[in-house]
Amino acid sequence: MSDPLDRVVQWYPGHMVKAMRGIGERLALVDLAIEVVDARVAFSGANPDLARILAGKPRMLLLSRADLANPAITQEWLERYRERGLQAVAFNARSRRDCSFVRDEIVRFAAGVRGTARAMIVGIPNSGKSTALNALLGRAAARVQNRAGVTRSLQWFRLAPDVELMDTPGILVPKIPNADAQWHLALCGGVPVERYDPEEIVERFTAWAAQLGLDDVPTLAEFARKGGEFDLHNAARAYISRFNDGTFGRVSLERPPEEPK
Ligand SMILES: Nc1nc2c(ncn2[C@@H]2O[C@H](COP(=O)(O)OP(=O)(O)O)[C@@H](O)[C@H]2O)c(=O)[nH]1
Ligand SMILES: [Mg+2]
Repeated sequence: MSDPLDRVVQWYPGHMVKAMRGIGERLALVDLAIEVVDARVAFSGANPDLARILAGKPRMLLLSRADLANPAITQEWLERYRERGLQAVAFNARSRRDCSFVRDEIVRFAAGVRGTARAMIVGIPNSGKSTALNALLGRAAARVQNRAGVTRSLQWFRLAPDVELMDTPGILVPKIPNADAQWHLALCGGVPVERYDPEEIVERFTAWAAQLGLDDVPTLAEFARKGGEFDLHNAARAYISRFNDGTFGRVSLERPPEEPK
């Protein structure tokens, strides 16, 4: 019997394709891209096409929702990026300290650009782009004028004397290379859970967690019973919400792949 989740679905609704095209145009206006990636899915949550679209422009990675991720695994990712020469930093957008640290890192990164560096935040849905943008800009940022000749609605914010940030983040389409990426992204909100059966997503997750011996992760049946919810479909939806507010601990679904020594 074929497992429905083993059919690797390419999730590409029309508006996402359009959004991706729009990003290409807007990326032409910036000097660097800041890709926001959910630290719990640091592999599937990144878009492998972005580097190509950027055509050599610098890219910085922000591992967001680090407060929800396993800190040791986040550290492994940061080390892996460092080895690859990719600038990466982890943060919790709700922490002021993290935000000012990230702002400093962006300024340092942008120092490689001559004159005022223009940056754009990009990432797949729910990675934390808007939250990061708002947290980074806070109230301190000054609005910069519209640039003539550029899309009318485009606004720039001054993040630092030599760095401007585009007001709207760009939405990247996630690539779903395998069945694991599929449930990982569905669980973290990177693809709409309506596309999937939430019970299956949760079953996949709990089976994986049981294998790893993650004690704080209840089975769907346990969770449903405890919440007095006997409809497993509803319980699975609630389960996914609880996962995303950290109720089951700090869980990273993906760690860096083994490298040949
Ligand atoms: N715990 C935690 N939640 C975050 C963080 N960043 C974003 N979120 C939450 O993740 C969800 C998606 O964030 P949002 O910024 O709307 O994602 P976007 O679709 O990429 O713009 C929201 O519920 C945010 O509150 C973070 O660093 N930590
Ligand atoms: Mg948003």
